[in-house]
Order: sequence, then C-alpha cells, then structure tokens
Amino acid sequence: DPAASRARRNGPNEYIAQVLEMMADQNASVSKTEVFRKNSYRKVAQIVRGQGAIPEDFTYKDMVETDGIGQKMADKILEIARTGTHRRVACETTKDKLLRELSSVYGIGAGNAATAYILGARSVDDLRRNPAKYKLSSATVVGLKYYDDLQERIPRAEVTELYERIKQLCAVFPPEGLVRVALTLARSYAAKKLDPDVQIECMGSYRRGAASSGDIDLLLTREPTGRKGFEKTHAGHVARLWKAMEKAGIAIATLSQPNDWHDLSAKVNGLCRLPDRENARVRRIDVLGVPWEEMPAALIYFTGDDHFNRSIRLKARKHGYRLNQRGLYQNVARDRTGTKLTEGTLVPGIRTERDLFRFLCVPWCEPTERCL
Ligand code: DCP
Ligand code: MG
Ligand code: MN
Repeated sequence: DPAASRARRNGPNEYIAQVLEMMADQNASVSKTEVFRKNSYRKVAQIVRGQGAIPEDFTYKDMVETDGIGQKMADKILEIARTGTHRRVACETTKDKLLRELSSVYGIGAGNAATAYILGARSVDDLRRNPAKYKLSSATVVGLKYYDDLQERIPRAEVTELYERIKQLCAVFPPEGLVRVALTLARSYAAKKLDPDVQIECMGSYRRGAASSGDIDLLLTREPTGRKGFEKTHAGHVARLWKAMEKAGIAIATLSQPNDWHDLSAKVNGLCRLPDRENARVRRIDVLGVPWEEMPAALIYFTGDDHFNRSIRLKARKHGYRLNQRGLYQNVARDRTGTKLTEGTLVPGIRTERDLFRFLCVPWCEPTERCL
C-alpha cells in the first residue's frame, strides 16, 4: 500500500531505518553472502519504519521476537538508537573518503576504486607498491608515477608558454614519406614549414581566462583546400604534432591514443612538461583533431563551462534543434517523451561560433563570460 508506506516515512524510527539502509549499501552485490546481508538490512529497515519509537514502544524484546530480526541485528538497532549512528557507518565515511582518494589517480574511476578497495588497497601508496595486484592499467601506472604533480593546477602563464611552444612546432613538422627521406638525406628538413594553415586553439578553462587550469585542451584543425576529392586536410597532423612534441621533450607519456591516427577527429591524451626547465611539473594534455565544419560547435563545447554547455544545449533543444560537440542539427525527430528518433542533419551555413549563437538567438558572449 503506497499511501501507508508514505505515511510510515518520517516516522519515529526513520533515522534508524536510513542508517540500516546505508549499512545495506555497504555490501556490494558480489557474493551470495553479501546479497543476503544486503537484503536482510533492507528488510529490517522496512520493519523498523513500521513500528513505534525504538526502544520505548518497540523494545529489544519485541525486536528479537519479530521475524527477520535476530539478536545481533537487535543489538545494532539499539546502538543506532542510542548513538545516532553505528560503528560500521562511521567507518563508511572513511571508506568514502578513501574511494575518493583512490579515484583522484588519473585513470581510476569509481569502478576501479571499488575494485582496488575490495582487493585491499587502503591508500594511493598501496596502489603504487603493487599495481599488478590491483589490476591497474598501464595509463594508471603512469598517472601514479606523476600523482603529486598531477594533483596541482597549472598556472596560466605556464599554459601560455606550453601552448606557444607547441604552436611553433606546427610550423616545423617534418614532411612524411619519400619527401621526408629525401629531405633527411639532404639534412635540411628541420626548418621546413609543413603546413602553415594548421590552426591550434587552447580550450577549456584557459580560453575562459582562468588564472589556472586543471589540464590543457588543444584543438587542431585546418580548412580543407584544393580540388574537390583531393583536398588537403589535417589528416595525420595530430600524429605529426604529437611526435614533434615527443621529440622536443614536451610530450613525455601517451595515456591513450586514437585507433586511427589519420582520422580527422584523432585524439591523444598524454602528459607534457616544459623541457629544459629545472623542476618542471608534469601536466595533463589532450590534443584533438576537429573536422573543419565541426569547428563552431567544437569551439563552444570545449570552451564550456559545463553549465554553459548544458544551458545552450537546452535552448537549442527547446527550439527543436540538437547541439553537441560536433554540430547543430535540425529535423531531429523525437517521440512524445523526448527520446531522439533520428539524428537530423547539420544546419547549413554555420561557419563560426558567432553564427551558431546568432542562429539560436543567444546574445553573443565572450569565452571569458561563459562561466555560469
Ligand atoms: N565539458 C563538458 N562537460 C563535461 C566535461 C567537459 O561540457 N562533462 C566541456 C566543458 C569544459 C571542456 O569540455 O570546459 C573542457 O573540459 P575540462 O574537464 O578540461 O574542464 P575545464 O577546462 O573547463 O576545467 P579545468 O581547468 O579543470 O581543466
Ligand atoms: Mg581543461
Ligand atoms: Mn581536458
């Protein structure tokens, strides 16, 4: 009976019931014992909700005589009633704290953290000492190696310096293939400007003008030029740039790489630092290729912040469009619940961020104003 169950909520034992439910949640549903324990806590929480105040109206004796509540459980309920909590729950907050600490390592999400915890990890140092035991990926092992550096934010001036140095590298990509072999033999390739038309933008909090950034987000694109069907694009440029960054001592580790380095949307996640600098900290950097026609939407998405993105997407949606990091789409069919039925087609004629704002009737606002 839903009405009765609603009435029982917020009854005299509601707090006790909630603590019991927290204790239920402490049992992962992995083993049969855990599932059993979880369910028995839940059942007892429901029983307790339906009774008079503990321990005056629903006494210890009453509890033990109730189906589903044994002596051990009755002891726990009394402890909660007396102290407002239970030792297990008090330790739950430390467990939560620990899971959060474990997830602060690059590459460890909530799932990996829980796994490592079950396998016995109780600190980041534990992970460091025995990465194999906790089934950590190779990227996570790298994340652990530079854990202390990666905890720190990057001062704006340092992002600027890295960004400038990386842009300079773009101007001197060595060419590929036979041309490269020939030029290498001639020992003259180093100063060759490969592609002066490549465009690199530094996104995220940096573009919003922040005084410090958590990581560096670079977009790489190029307007296709040349005869239709034989256009020159930025295909392969992310790979060339990353290689040049490695050679220059800027990129020091690759955390994840694209399946196809030649894809126009190729993306690499890695670590970098200012070379030839004593005590230069190791920083997180992402380099992403963006097809030219996706640039307006990509600029908006990667500038953020995430609240701004959510609100401009919502606005697009209210007008019957769909905005994501690849573009603004029209003729998106949705059913009555709002679930998307078709992908729609790109709205034509949008070449800049401003075009996109104008199309959605959003007054222009500078990247530095996009913090909601
Ligand atoms: N983004 C988003 N929603 C997410 C994650 C990211 O809209 N869940 C967008 C907005 C962000 C941009 O991508 O501004 C870059 O993501 P970051 O996580 O690098 O965030 P910031 O660069 O804004 O902040 P930080 O300085 O912490 O890197
Ligand atoms: Mg960022
Ligand atoms: Mn990022």
